[in-house]
Order: sequence, then C-alpha cells, then structure tokens
Amino acid sequence: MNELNRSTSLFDEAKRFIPGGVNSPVRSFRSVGGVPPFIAKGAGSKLYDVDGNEYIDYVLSYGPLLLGHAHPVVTEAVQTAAANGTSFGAPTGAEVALAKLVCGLVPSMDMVRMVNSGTEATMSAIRLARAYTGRDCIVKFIGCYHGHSDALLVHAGSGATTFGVPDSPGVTKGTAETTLSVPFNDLPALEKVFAEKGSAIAGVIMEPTPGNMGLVLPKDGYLKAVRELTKKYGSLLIIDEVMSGFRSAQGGSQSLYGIDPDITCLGKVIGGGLPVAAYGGKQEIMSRVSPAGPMYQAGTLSGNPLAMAAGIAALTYMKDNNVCETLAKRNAELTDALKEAAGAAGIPVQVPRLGSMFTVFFSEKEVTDYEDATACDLNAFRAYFHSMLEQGIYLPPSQFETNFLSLAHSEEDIEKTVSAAKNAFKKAALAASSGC
Ligand code: KE4
Repeated sequence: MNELNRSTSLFDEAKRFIPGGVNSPVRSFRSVGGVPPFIAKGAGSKLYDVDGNEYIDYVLSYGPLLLGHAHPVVTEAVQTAAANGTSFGAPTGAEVALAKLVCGLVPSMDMVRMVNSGTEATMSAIRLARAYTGRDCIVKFIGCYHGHSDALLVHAGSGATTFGVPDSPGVTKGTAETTLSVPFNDLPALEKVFAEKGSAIAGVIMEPTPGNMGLVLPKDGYLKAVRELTKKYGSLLIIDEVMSGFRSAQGGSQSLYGIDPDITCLGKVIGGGLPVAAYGGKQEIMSRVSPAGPMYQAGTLSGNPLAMAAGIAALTYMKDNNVCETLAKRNAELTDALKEAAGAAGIPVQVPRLGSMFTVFFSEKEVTDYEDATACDLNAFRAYFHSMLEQGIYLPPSQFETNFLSLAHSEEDIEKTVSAAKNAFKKAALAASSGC
C-alpha cells in the first residue's frame, strides 16, 4: 500500500475549509484513527485513492451502489439526462416512471414522494404521522439511526417514561421530549411505553433490520408484535428502509418479515448513487401530503431528472437481473468464509448477514441490541479494520456500520477478501482487549 501522502495533504487542506475535513462525519475515520484515503475513482467493486492504491470496496457509499461503481447502465442514463438539462423545477415523466417502479417493488406503497436524502424522508414521514393522527409523540429505538433531523437526534433519557434527551447540541429539550426511545428487540419495553402514552403516540419509526449499530436482526415475531401494538393504539408504523430497501431483499425487509407498514422510507439504492430518497405508503395517508393535502413538504431538487434517471436505471437492472438473490448467495459464501477465518485465528466474532449486507462484530455473544453492540471489542475491530485497509480491503470505518456487497464483487474479490481477513483476524486477536 502506497503511503497516503496526497490524502494527508488533502485532508489537512480540507480541515481548513470543511468541518472535520469531511461532509459527513463517519468519513473522517475518527473512530478508527488514521487518515482517510481521498478517492480519485470508483469502478465496479473497486475504489482508487489519490495515492495510487486500489481497494475492494465494502462501503459502496454506505449502500447505494448495488451494481457497483460507475455501472454503464447508470452512467449512460445520467449522461443522457444531463444533456437535456440538470433541473427544471417542473414535473417530468421520469418522476412518474420512478414512482411507478418503486410502488411496484414495495407493495405497501400506494403512493410515494421523492426527496433528496434519507433524513428528509424520515423527517417528512414523522411529520405526516403527526398530521394524520393529530398526536405529538414518536417512538424510536436505541441504536437505530434515521438521519439528523432534530426529532430523531434523541436518545433515551433516564427514568421510566423514557422521555428523550437531545443527542446533539442544538436539539431543544422540547423537541426531544416528544421522542420516546426504547431498546430494539425488547417488546416489554415497547408495551410499557404504549401502556403509558399510547394515546399520544403518532407513530413508531424503526429500521426493521437495523444497520446503524452494525447489522442487528429482529428476534422471531418481534416486528409483527410491533405492528400489532401500533394498530391496537391507532399509531402509524413507519418502516425506515433507507438502508435495507433493495439490500435485504428486493421488496425490502418488510417483505422478508411479512410486515405491512403505514409508511416506508427509502433512499440510497433508489438513487443509484445520486441524491434520492423517498417516503410513501397507503393512499389514504399519503393524500394528506401537500398539495393534495394540508401537510406541507417541498424541495427544490426533489425528483431531480439526473437522480431519477440513475434510480430508474439501477432499479430496472436490479429487477430484470435478479440482483438481490445473486448478492444474497455471494454474501453467504463470503460471510461463511469470514467466520471460518476468525475461528482459525481464535478471535470471537458474530457475523450477521441479510441479503447483501453483513457486519463483523468482535463479540463472543450474539448482538441483539445497542447495548450488545457497544460492548464489542473496539481494539480488535480497529486492528482488523487497519489490517484489511493495508491489504486493499476498504471497510466502513466503524464497528457500528454495515458492510455491503455489489453485483461487481467477483469470486476473485471474495477470495482476496477472505485471504486478507485471515491475516487481519490474527492482528485483531493480538489487539483484543477483554472478551466481550
Ligand atoms: P441520509 O440523510 O444520510 O441520506 O440518510 C439518513 C439515514 C436514514 N435511515 C437510515 C436507516 C440510514 O442508514 C441513514 C443513513 N445511513 C448512514 C450510514 N450509517 C449514512 C452514512 C453517513 O452518515 O455518511
């Protein structure tokens, strides 16, 4: 691996003009240390940094690149669209085409509104739940991330009522107080909150298969029980599939677990790498959204023609080529081999997988919630991460992120990844602190 000299000087310059040198915190490598490689190019399963290093990429922009970097169907669609103009501030046929495509792929969505980020999608979804029910409170789950809107930058406060407290300066106490947080996979805790405040709960928002504490899978029956509870109290169920949409399965995690949500949030994959997200659901609920209804939500670049073109190209290719099933099989092969490699190195890991997503937790026990995730051995993770990077494998720089596969990841890539992991797990074993 070449020294990151150019990346280092770019990072120093970036910190002069951009907070922390990055436009999204996780990219700073703060939780693993070191200088983040500055990327010059992506192609297929590979990233190339400005210092001439090549990496097999398991970040894939944190999920969007289901087909890999610069897939021709996407780049050609964007180039064609760009030649006709980049934005109009007026309706286009491409928006209708992508809306129909998304609603066809996610049966719980009768209608959909395009926005520009997952944050916008979830922020709008909770506003819609409040507008539809006339109630104020929202329930979220500790360890689930839904973007950075104020109402969702909240964690559980102390005390029985689990009143929220701000997760960040700048979020007001008042905002936080109407967001209630409970542990994921803990049905009694959710039942208690509903027993206390059910009549005030507008909606429950959840990642059905959380990917923002690392990948955590719901216990048997848990998601259906959450759905029943929300129905019992007249609250809406908002399923945030910004990450899991078209990653866990073609119909999202809701299709895998048989959940029929009131509102679904999507993002990442539906933009093919360009800024697109969406929220949608039952016609009766979505008809409350302006200008059809009174709940206001808007966006200058919502439904942007280039982003629509990329999303249509990516989702059409996905649908026509059975991409999700192919990736699930490739993921099973990779993660089984990673587990075997860790066992041989004598380092305890958990490697949950779902569709084209997986996480390597440095933990002796199964990770079922945020408490388990934060008990993982971060020294071991850091050693693993840096050893993989030095061997040309680019992983998300945090134990609490999910890894992604793309259609471009070849058998050769898988073999190289497993071979690198054998060394990296040995490094992790040496660095491991206490068992966890
Ligand atoms: P954006 O606002 O970043 O487009 O989406 C927010 C969001 C909403 N819901 C879920 C389930 C998400 O995973 C995300 C964003 N995911 C992170 C990855 N942990 C994006 C990476 C980043 O913050 O740079």
